[in-house]
Amino acid sequence: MLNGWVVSVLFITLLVSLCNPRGVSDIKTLHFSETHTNTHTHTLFSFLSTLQYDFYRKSCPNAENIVRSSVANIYSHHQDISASLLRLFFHDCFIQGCDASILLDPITGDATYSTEKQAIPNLTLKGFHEIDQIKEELERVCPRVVSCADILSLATRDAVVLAGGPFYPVFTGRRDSTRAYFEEATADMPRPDDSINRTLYLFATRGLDERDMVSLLGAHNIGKIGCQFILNRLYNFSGTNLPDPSIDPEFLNHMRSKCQEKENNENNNGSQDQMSPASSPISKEASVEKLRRSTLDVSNFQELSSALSLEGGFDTHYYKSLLSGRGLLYADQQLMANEKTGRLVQGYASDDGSTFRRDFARAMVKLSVLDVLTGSQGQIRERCGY
Ligand code: HEM
Ligand SMILES: *[C@@H]1O[C@H](CO)[C@@H](O)[C@H](O)[C@H]1NC(C)=O
Ligand SMILES: *[C@@H]1O[C@H](CO)[C@@H](O)[C@H](O)[C@H]1NC(C)=O
Ligand SMILES: *[C@@H]1O[C@H](CO)[C@@H](O)[C@H](O)[C@H]1NC(C)=O
Ligand SMILES: CC(=O)N[C@H]1CO[C@H](CO)[C@@H](O)[C@@H]1O
Repeated sequence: MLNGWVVSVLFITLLVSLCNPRGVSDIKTLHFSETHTNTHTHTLFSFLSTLQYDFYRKSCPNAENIVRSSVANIYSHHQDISASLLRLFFHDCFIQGCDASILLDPITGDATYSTEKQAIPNLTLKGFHEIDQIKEELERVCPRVVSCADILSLATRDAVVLAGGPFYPVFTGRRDSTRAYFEEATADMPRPDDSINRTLYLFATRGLDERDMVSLLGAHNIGKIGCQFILNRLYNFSGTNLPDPSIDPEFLNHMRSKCQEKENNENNNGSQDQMSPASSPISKEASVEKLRRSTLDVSNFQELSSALSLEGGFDTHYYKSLLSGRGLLYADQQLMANEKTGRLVQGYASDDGSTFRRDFARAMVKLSVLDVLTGSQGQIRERCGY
């Protein structure tokens, strides 16, 4: 069921775009100023003068349908596409805006580390191939018309809906960057072991307030998290050689054994020298050593093998788990370490999920318009990787 906010935005947008096909510049004062009082509101929503509802309605009328049916087709074979695209989209928008810079391949012959793709926090990103696939389909119908940035934005929304998430309107007309931003991606991406203060700061510099941040992190309702990102919490928190004291002991054991189980299943190939590792302290250490090595593998661009899955759909389980101290990443659990974000977590956990879904939809709209390139800025790539 569509909530009131989405319906009203859709309605107003459709109305205005019917009367005024060139843009919807009047909306910002009309609608957003009542609910969003922070100082970023104006710059953030100035996109409305350039991004439009159904930007391709003349130049490629089928564009949004093609994206939707491609995503549905991919999803029918690989349901993890939803989590892959959602994370990819977040990483794209968070660094220099939603401009598809995350999709650029390393330039052949250039320095080893040159693109966002290669920045360390991004090494486990997925979904590039699927975006290329959708782009190829669009190139057949409308060559050089639909930007990779719009494809990623639309495909993410469609994949979120398929995963049971809320629908939200995606304005289009983004253009693609001409370069990638490795240094920025390394420095400015939130890290799994960041404190709440740093995470809040990084979101705030992009005009995303506590409410936006807490609802966006609800994306961690779905997908997988590599054990490498929580190893320090499990065994050597802040160099203490002890686990993070804020983790409930029962949950600590659960996470440790889950990570070892997966590691052994996937890398040990059923060999007999590592039987029931979770019960033996010696093999536990051996397994940690292996997990460390799998972190090194990641820096060599290999698939990460061990992961904990975030089971469930777009409901309140992520927030409920934080309330009981069972957040996977340190940065997740840190939402409870700040009064305001803690209250938001409590609020989202305490109904049927409708408050979270409404706020998530609204925050995704904000995320999807961050620092977009429009008009004659940037380019329309023929292929998303270069
Ligand atoms: C404090 C901010 C955040 C941090 C530190 C963070 C960190 C991470 C890490 C370390 C992973 C595991 C990646 C892997 O194992 O390959 C992950 C997964 C994921 N993240 Fe975040 N994330 C943050 C915010 C967000 C936001 C705002 C979104 C989207 C709106 C998002 C969407 C996802 C999704 C969907 C996955 C699962 C990916 C998959 O299964 O393929 N994250 N995140
Ligand atoms: C985080 O920020 C709050 C308020 O700005 C401050 O009181 C607190 O000391 C900070 N915590 C850390 C660990 O820096
Ligand atoms: C724990 O972390 C500290 C600091 O990062 C490091 O010096 C130490 O060697 C680590 N201990 C183990 C057992 O890896
Ligand atoms: C698993 O074992 C088979 C044969 O026993 C071997 O060919 C394969 O490379 C092994 N895989 C891994 C990941 O060790
Ligand atoms: C697991 C991993 O490689 N994490 C790294 C992510 O990126 C930050 C910043 O570049 C590093 O400090 C982390 O170690």
